[in-house]
Amino acid sequence: MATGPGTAGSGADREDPKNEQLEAFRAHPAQDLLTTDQGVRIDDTDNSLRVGERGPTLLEDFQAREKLTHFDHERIPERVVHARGSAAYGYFEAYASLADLTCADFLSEAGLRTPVFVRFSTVQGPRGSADTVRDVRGFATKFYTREGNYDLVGNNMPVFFIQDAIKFPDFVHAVKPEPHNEMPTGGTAHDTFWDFCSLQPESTHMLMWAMSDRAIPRSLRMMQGFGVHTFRFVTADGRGTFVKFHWRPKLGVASQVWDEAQITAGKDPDFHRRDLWEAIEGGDYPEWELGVQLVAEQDETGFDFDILDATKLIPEEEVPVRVIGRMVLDRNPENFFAETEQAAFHTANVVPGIDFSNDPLLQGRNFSYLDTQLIRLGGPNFSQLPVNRPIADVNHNHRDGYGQQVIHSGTSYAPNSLNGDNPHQAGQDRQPGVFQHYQQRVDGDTIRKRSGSFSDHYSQATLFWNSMADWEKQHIVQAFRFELGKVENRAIRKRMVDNLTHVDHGLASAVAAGIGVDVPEQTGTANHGRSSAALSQQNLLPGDPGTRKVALLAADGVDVASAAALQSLLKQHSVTVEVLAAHDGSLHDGNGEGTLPVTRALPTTASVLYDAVVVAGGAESARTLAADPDTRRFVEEAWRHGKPIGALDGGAYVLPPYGPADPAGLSDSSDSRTPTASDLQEGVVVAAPGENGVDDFADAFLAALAAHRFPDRPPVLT
Ligand code: HDD
Repeated sequence: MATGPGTAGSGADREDPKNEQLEAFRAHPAQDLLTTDQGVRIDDTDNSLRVGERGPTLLEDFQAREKLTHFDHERIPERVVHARGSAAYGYFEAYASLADLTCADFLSEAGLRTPVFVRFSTVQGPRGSADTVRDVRGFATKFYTREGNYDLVGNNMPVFFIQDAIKFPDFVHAVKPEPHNEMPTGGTAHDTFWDFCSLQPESTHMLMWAMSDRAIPRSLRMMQGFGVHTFRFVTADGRGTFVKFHWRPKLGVASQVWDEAQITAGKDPDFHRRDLWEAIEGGDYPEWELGVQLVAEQDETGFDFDILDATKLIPEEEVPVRVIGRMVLDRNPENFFAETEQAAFHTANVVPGIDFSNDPLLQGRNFSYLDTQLIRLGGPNFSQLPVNRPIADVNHNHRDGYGQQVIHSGTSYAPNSLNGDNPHQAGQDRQPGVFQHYQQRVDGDTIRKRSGSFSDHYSQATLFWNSMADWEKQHIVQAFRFELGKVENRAIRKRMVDNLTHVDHGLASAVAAGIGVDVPEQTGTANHGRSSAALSQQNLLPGDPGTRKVALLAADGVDVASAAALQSLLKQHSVTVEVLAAHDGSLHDGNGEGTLPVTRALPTTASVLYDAVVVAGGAESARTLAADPDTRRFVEEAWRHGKPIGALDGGAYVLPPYGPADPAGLSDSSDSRTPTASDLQEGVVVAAPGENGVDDFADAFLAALAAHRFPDRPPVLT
C-alpha cells in the first residue's frame, strides 16, 4: 500500500478490490537515477546541450527535446461543463436485498460493499475557478460493481434547467461566460444566462433552486445529491419500477450565506476542495445515505406532472424516500490529473437491473457523455485508464485506437471459429448478471414536439417558494436581485420579473423593487398555496455539530486552561478548535501557567473559513484583542454571517455589543462585565465565571453550532 502524500489513513487499508487494482498502476517516487522516457540514465537535466558554454543549443539534445515535448503536451481539454471538480474514493454498502425490485448485484445483499469514486463539481467555471460561486454542484458517482461500472451522474438539485437534451448546447452557451469578453468566471450573473432563462420558462423551477442557498453549499460533504431523472429498476424476470435516486448527507444540508461565499472565493478559492480533502485525511469520512422514490409502472401517469420531465421532482409527501444503503468516502486520490481529471462518467454506464426511462433529457445525455470523452481523453480507450477500469472482467472485440494499453491476441470478431466463438454472447434468454434492456412497448408517429404533459413550468417553482422558511425566501429574493441587478439589458430584467409573477406575486414584486423594474401587475396564475417540508433546508440540518471548525481568538495573557479545556471538550464531538493569534508560535498564559500553541496567524486566515468564533478568556488577552482591528473585523464578519459567537470568561469584552468603546477602560476583573443570558442575542454564548464555566459553555456552544446559523439575529452590530 502506498503511503505517500494524498493517501489517506485507515480508509486505504480496508479490503477494496478497486484499490488493489489501482496499486498495479501506481508509480512511487523513485529512489534511483533520473532517466529518459526510454529508461536511459541522465547525467544532467538542468543544462541543454550547446556548442561552447555561450553557444547555441543543439537539435541533437534528445533529452531537452523529450522533456520539453512532454511538457508541451501536458494539458488536455477541460470538461465543457463541470470543469472544476474534486473527488474521492470510498464504498457503497447496501442495507438489504432489493431483489424484489432490481437484479442489480450491488443492491442484492445486506452489507455488500461496492467500491466507488465520486467527483463533485461546479458547472459554469473553468478548472481554476473558485469553489464557492453560486452554481449547481455536480455529484457524480462511479460504482465499480462486480457486474461492471454503474455511473449515477447527478447534481445537488433534483431538477434541471431544460426538458430536452437538444437544448443543452443553447443552455450552456448562455450560462458560460459571455462570448466576447469571457466574463464572468464561475457565475450566472450576466445577460446571456438571464436572456435565455427568461425566454425559456421551463427553467423557472430550477432557477428557484439555483437562487436558493442550495447553490452556495457550506461543504461538498453537506449537500444532497439527486439522480434527477426517472430511471428504472428491473428485476431478474424483467419487471420494471420507476425510480428516482437521492443522496442524503449524514452531516445535514448546510450552506454559506452569499456575502460569505463571495469573500471565501478570494480568501480560499479551494475552500470546498480543501474541506473534502482535509476531512478525509483527518478520518472524518463523509457519508451519505442512498434513498429511492419508487413508482409502479402502472402509476406512471398518475401525477399532475410528467415523471419524464426533468424540470419536476416527485414531492416526498406523494412518494416517500426509501433508504437503501450508505456511501462513505474514505480515500483521497493520489494524483489529481490521473484520477480526478481523467475520470469519465457516463449516464449510459448502467448494470443489469438498472435501465432508463424515456425522459428526453436523459436520452440525449446517453449520447453526449461517451462522445465528449472521445475528444477530452483522446480516443476510444479511456475506459482502460486506471480510474475508469471496471473491476469486472472486460472481454470484447474492440481493438486498436490511440493509447491502446492491451496486447490482445487471437481473433477480434464475432462469430469466429478460431477462438471457439469467444468472447461469446449470452443470448436473449434472461441470465443472471447479463444486461438486458427493459422491454417496453413503444408506438407512435415520428414527431418533433414536446408532450403537453411537460407544459406546466410554474406549479413546482411555486411549491418550492412556498416551502421555504422566511430567511430562505429573503435569500432567494436577494439572489435574484444580485443576479438580475448585474444584467445590463433592462428588457431581460423585466421579462424575468414577469416570469416570476407566475411563481408568486410577492416574490416578483420584491425582486422588481430591488432592480429598478416596475412592480408587476398580479397576473392570472395565483399561488396554489401548497408546500413540501422536505424542500426546506431549515428541516435538513443535522442536529449534530460534528466536523465543524471553530476559531478561538487569543493573545498573550490568554487563560490557557480554559482554552485547552474547550479544545478538548469540542474535540470529543469531532469539532476542531483552531487557535488564532496575531502571530504564529505560542501564547503565554496570564497566570504564568503555561503556553497555548497558535494554530495559525490571523493574517493567513479569515473569518469566512470557520463555522464559528470564540474569544478566549483572560483579561490581558481580551484587552489586546479588543484593540486589534483584525480581531474586531473577524468577529463582526462572523456576526454578519449569522454564525455562533462565543466568549470564554473575560473574552466577552471583545464582542462588540458588550465591549467598551475604549478598550483602555477595561478593568482586570472580568466578572463584573460578563453579560447575563438575557442580554445575549441568538447564537451568542458566553461562559459564566467559575468551575463549570467551560463545560456549560461547551454544551451551549455545541447546540449553537448544530443550529448552523442564526438568520433572525440582526445582521448589523449595535
Ligand atoms: Fe451533464 C458533465 C450532471 C445534463 C452533457 N454532467 C456532467 C457532470 C455532471 C453532470 C455531474 C460532471 C461529471 C464528472 O464529474 O466528470 N448533466 C448532469 C445532470 C444533468 C445534466 C444532473 C441533468 C439532469 N449533461 C446534461 C445534458 C447534456 C450533458 C442534457 C447533453 C446533452 N455533462 C454533459 C457533458 C459532460 C457533462 C458535456 C461534460 C464533461 C463530461 O460530460 O464528461 O457530456
